[in-house]
Amino acid sequence: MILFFLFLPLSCKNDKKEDLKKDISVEKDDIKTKRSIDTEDLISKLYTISKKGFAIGHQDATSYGLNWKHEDSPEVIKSDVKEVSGKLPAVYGFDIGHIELNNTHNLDSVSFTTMRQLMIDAYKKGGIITVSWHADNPTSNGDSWDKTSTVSDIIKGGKHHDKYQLWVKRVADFLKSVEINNQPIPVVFRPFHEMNGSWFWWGEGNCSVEDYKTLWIETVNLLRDTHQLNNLLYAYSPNKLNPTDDYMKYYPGDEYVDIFGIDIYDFKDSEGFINSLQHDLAIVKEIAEQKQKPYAFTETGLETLSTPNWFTEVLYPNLENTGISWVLFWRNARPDHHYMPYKGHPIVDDFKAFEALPKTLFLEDLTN
Ligand code: BMA
Repeated sequence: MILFFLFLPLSCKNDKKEDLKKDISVEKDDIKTKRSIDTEDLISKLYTISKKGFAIGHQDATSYGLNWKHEDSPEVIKSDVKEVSGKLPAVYGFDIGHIELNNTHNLDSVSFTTMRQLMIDAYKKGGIITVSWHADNPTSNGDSWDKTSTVSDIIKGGKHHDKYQLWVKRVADFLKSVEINNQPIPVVFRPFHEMNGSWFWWGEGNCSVEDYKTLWIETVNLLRDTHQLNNLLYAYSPNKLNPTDDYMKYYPGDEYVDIFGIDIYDFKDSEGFINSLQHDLAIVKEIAEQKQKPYAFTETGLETLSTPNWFTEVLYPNLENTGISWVLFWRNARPDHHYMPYKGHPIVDDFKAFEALPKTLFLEDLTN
């Protein structure tokens, strides 16, 4: 066999290469035509941002904060980040968990009607929208953290495939409804995240790697082809890599992923956190550059922000040269579960100093 290839005429080899190139570019163009112009623009925007710094994001930034809820005064757009820094975040994270059940509110009690309005408001102001999906377990009807085996039940041939298809339709209907002049706004969709951890039903040990990839591919095919959504960029985001983890283990393929990401939290261990940041973000960067796709730090935070100067001394020095497009801090839910400062928080001055550093980009920095 080896000999046969060695003696192949050069022109024939080159023809084959050309054919392969053609196939790849046809494939890429085909996916591009399935995306709206605004969605293509979002990709360019992510590259532009990464050349200047990194955009600051907050999960549920405008939905609620410590001691307030958007629904209590819907005429104003409030945000803990703005309250302490004077600037709105550039990236807005939302979670559509329970849209699959046709509920009126998500798993954290945010109404989907409010969520839609806040997404549109943030997008109109120049913000970037990213959506995660803490879906319930389709087999047991438990929550995302219910590890009852289900992935093999919901992919093609599985006993809950029809039910899952309906769930994806509800996701599609919602994401399509977030529109301006009948054009759905661009959204970075980040389903089935942290799959290398074992806490979600789609996670390590709770389904096979092959079934995970199949689920991802079938979900994208449903959204992109069956439901014709042209406004989504799909983000792949494993959790912090353990020493034996392979970042690409669950990667479903280039046609099904547009953005690379990773979630790394600081569990009150700055040194371990910094080591992970340096190690994991370098891997994400290398792969993303090789695949020519943007990349981001899709979730992070230090719960309750108890480490002094965490933003300027722990985080910033380890992000400033990574080339990420954005960093998303998790939600401000309660005094014991928040990841951004709020008025009166001891870390406010450090956060203000972080805001003033050259690479941190807030909403107004993007639009300027
Ligand atoms: C988790 C926690 C949960 C929440 C979920 C989805 O990390 O914040 O309380 O329900 O995210 O937002």
